[in-house]
Amino acid sequence: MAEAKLDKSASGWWKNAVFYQVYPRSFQDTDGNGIGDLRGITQRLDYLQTLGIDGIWLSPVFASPQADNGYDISDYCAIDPMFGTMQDMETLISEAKKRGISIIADLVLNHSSDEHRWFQEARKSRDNPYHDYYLWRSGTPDCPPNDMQSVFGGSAWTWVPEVEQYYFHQFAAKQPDLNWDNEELRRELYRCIRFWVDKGVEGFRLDVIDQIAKDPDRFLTANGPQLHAFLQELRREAFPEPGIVTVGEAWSANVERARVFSAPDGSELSMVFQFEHMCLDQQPGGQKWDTIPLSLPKLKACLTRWQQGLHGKGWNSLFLDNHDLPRIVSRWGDEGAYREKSAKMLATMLHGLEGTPYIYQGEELGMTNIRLELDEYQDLEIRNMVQEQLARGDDPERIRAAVWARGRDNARTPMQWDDSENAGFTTGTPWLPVNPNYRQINAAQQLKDPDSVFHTYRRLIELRKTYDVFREGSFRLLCPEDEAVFAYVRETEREKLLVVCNFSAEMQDFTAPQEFSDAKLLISNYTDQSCTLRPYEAKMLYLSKDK
Ligand code: TEU
Repeated sequence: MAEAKLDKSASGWWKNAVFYQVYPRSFQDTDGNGIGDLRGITQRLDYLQTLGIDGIWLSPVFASPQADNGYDISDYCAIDPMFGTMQDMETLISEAKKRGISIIADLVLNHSSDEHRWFQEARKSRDNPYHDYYLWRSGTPDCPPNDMQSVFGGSAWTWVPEVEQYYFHQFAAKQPDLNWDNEELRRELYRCIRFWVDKGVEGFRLDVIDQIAKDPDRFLTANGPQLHAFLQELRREAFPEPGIVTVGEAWSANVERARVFSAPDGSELSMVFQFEHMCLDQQPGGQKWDTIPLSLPKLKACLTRWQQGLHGKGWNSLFLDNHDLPRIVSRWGDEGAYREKSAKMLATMLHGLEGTPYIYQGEELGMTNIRLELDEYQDLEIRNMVQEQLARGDDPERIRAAVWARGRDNARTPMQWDDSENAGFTTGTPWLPVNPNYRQINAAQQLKDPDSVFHTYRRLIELRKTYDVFREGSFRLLCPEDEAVFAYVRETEREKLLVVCNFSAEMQDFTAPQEFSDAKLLISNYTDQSCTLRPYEAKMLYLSKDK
């Protein structure tokens, strides 16, 4: 049996933990300005405690002009007034701690805001001490150093007349890349991190951390030669405490790289978010907007590679949703008649795996994508893409369909708390419309219903804390070629777990291996049992070898 109470000063406590991502501007508003705030999160801690999570990954709440919803930081040691005060943050940290919930802050160390004091100084003159905190190249106003493109569209270079140079930005022009080769810059960043550790923050999510070491002259953005040296220094200088949990966002990670990032000796990070499984339903080599249907055998092969590749050699993070991705139930499940069944099935598939699960706010309710008119979207990535594609004459209907399927605002609509106006999120006008389905899909109703998606997540978290096999078991995939059934076995010397999921709306044949004939049913999304798998059916069967 796994231990009930986690000792968070010890390395590896996160292997028994489940984290929950809060996107503050959409979680809970308390002052009626239509934007969520820190007090709102504190108010909802009891809800999160009921769910059973051990930590909150808090998307950025630092001072920011909000060009990219806080992923453009203008002061790493200040709270944005939009979210509240330093006192509010301290209260959140201490109230969360009382409930066994750690705060994991989201640090954007690859770039700052162009309104950060460092950049304001840097752009004044080439001999300003802060100039070298950023990446500059010569050129002429009409001829950038090369044709590298920003992730959000347009050139990755922006001209500054005062210094007659271009600065480099992998994201928006308002997000200049920091120059990690500059030692003084690194020291400043570590000081900011220590500031938050001293305030009681117990971990960090590190935005695009694989992109901090780069060489724009060689078109190199991720995995630059200095990357691992930087990460090891970061670990030593900024969070040497063994209990600090770190999760790096790494779009470029493959299994081999992830083994280095999450090496068991703790020299770099606790784990990384990798995205291979989230890119399978996109045209290979294409953009995220170019979608193709998901092939289940490919998903199974991918997750098997990660499960087996990191077993004993690193550590996985487990997720299907975050603030950059569309809602998983709309993506790989069914938004219609089988919304609940498919939401529970996807949760079951994920929470049976080895790794640390992350639940994105609203996922535990089976929240869905939203369909807005193009001018209602707020996300800069969507806005830039729409503008670019309209300008080149693409069909507006096609653009709309792409945004509906993949736009980041799908995940960013306000949390659906109850069936009152604005879903209980705000008394004002929400910054992004509430999904009109909030009267059917909301937390208040699901808390009351023991059979809800919410209670499925709650039970899955409880199971993970009850049986060691969830944490330690090896992974074996069954029926790899099956187009509809995802079934796998986890096993330790003393326990065995079988997870079976039907990814389709049709009945499927599946015979459990003989070894599970006397197994105990741990969880299922149907109340009775049958020999065939019904639409989106999911279950977990358990055996203890002790008896
Ligand atoms: O995301 C990294 C990133 O590369 C994303 O821009 C991703 O490619 C995109 O969302 C896919 O559509 C991180 C943050 O999670 C994201 O919210 C920020 O916008 C981005 O970094 C820049 O800080």
